Amino acid sequence: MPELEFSRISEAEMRARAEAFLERMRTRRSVRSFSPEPIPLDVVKTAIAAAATAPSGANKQPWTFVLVTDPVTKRAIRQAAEAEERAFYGGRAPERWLRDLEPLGTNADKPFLETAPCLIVVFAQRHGASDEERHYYVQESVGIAAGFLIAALHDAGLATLTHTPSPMAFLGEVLGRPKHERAFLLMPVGYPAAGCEVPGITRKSMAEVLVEVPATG
Ligand code: IYR
Repeated sequence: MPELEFSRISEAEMRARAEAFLERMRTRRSVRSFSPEPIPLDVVKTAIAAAATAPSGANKQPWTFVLVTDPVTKRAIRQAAEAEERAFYGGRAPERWLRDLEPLGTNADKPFLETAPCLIVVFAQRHGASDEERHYYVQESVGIAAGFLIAALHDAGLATLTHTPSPMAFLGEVLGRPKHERAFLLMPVGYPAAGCEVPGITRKSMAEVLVEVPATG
């Protein structure tokens, strides 16, 4: 096996980088109102390349990223997504779920699926190109890759929405994906619209998210 290439940095540098990364990540927000301005697609592709460095079960890399900029395809995706969302908001969603969504102000209208200059559809491959090739921990692997993608796009100065119309089977149909690929999430990418508003959310404190196990003995 080849030897790992790994450069250690000083603790001061570690702290500076960890703090800088945290500050950068704190500024990320899910955006639902996009500017129609075009974005540099090479930047988006570089972010997808970063996402594809994610760890995966048995290194099977069970993901496909479909990049959509064609207005006709975006419209087809919007129409199919809105049909699902109308069913969701119009009765399929339990009352409690709708109540939990109220602070976000979401509804069945998804204009951003056409306004955003670019949509990335992340697919999870249930198995390899032949059903003989197994894939492992597919949801975990693709979830990690999606996290890398969101962070990479944000770091590169682009806004995203992690959008999961449910069910998402229409995406495989509209995009002509093979049967063993399941849509995992739909991510509009672009610049926020001028005056874009976001819900006033807070993030949990460290005390709420971190449990440290005390030393024993
Ligand atoms: N898919 C719907 C509903 C929705 C669900 C969750 I969980 C959210 O965090 C946000 C929205 C929609 O996109 O409107």
